[in-house]
Amino acid sequence: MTMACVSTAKGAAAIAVVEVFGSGAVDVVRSIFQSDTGKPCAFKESVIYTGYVTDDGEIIDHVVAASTEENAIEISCHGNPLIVEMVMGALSKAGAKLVDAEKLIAEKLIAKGRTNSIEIEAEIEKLKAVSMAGVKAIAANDLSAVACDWLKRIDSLTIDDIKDKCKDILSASEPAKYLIGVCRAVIAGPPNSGKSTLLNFLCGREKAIVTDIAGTTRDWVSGTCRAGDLVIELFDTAGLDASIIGESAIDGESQRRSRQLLNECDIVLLVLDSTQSADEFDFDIITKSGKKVITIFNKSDLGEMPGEQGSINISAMTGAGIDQLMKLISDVLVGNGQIAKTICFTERQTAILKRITKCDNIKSTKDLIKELVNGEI
Ligand SMILES: Nc1nc2c(ncn2[C@@H]2O[C@H](COP(=O)(O)OP(=O)(O)OP(=O)(O)O)[C@@H](O)[C@H]2O)c(=O)[nH]1
Ligand SMILES: [Mg+2]
Repeated sequence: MTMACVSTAKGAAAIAVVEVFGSGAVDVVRSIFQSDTGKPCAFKESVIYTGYVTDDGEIIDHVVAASTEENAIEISCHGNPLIVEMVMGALSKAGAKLVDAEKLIAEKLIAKGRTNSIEIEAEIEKLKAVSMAGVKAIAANDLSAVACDWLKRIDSLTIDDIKDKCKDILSASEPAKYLIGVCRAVIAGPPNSGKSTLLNFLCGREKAIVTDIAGTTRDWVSGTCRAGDLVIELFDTAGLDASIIGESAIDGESQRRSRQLLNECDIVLLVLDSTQSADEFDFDIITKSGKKVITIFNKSDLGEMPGEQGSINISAMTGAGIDQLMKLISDVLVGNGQIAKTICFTERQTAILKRITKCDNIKSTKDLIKELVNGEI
């Protein structure tokens, strides 16, 4: 089978790279490629060919093509997404199956004799990890060896031994998840406490509208920032105020969206105004979300609150306390940054380990471990 994928990121750029892989790669590319020399190309490894990609005789783009390894050809075309789409269309007509980059990487590894699904996932996830700490956590990970060892010793192990170990792995994987992927932090709190000011400060630009009118933010606004090794997607939400839910359809919807984001995030940054009483605020909404929470007393330039565990005084306006806030976020999500040797790092692995913890016979447990090691990615 021959596959083709776009290896470069979506969007307009100077160039885009399209990869064609499989036993028919040379034939497929040859059928759409008109070499500048006018001769058919052999696509020898490490030789660069220039020519036109065509579709039914119509020229799409002038490109550079090279075989990077056996059965793999990279086409560097111009980066207009329209051109990329047309090149992919021509490849599809020529018989290539269009896949995403992850699938193609997996197929390349399988073709090289790699059959262990966890190890293939490790190669893919290392390419996507958002921090070096995340890459290192995956590289040092021994889940594959642990699972293979379970299979080898399955007759001498009890289901409870395996279940307990799976539970340990699942909880040890939590901090690693935040180093490998983007963390979602919701900025919540009463109206006018400075949530949008905080988002703007952390993102380094004026993304959200700030005014002294309570209820300024209605639709949520997001932005990205870093906290140590973490990449954090911040969501600024409408000030939580149950009393305005019935006031208008827009208020009702914006309150609903704030609550929905609360339930989907990894951490809540609860912003309170240190100059105002929070007696009216319904803390239950935050508590019931069951999420990790950092209480932020904002407007410290006007007066500070006594410090408590899990809380911090900042001024989103002057930036005072922001460094300490970023450190606190990192501490709450990844502790001291020490990542266990055995972790799961994909949704597939996590789902299988969770299923094992609910399994009550050794045969199904064994089947699930086999799926973990050799199942479809
Ligand atoms: N002095 C002082 N004022 C601040 C600080 N942070 C925000 N403000 C002011 O507080 C008011 C409300 O700020 P916003 O960022 O719009 O507050 P919000 O929580 O997003 O408000 P809603 O979207 O209405 O819920 C504005 O007048 C800000 O300039 C701060 O650290 N110090
Ligand atoms: Mg706001």
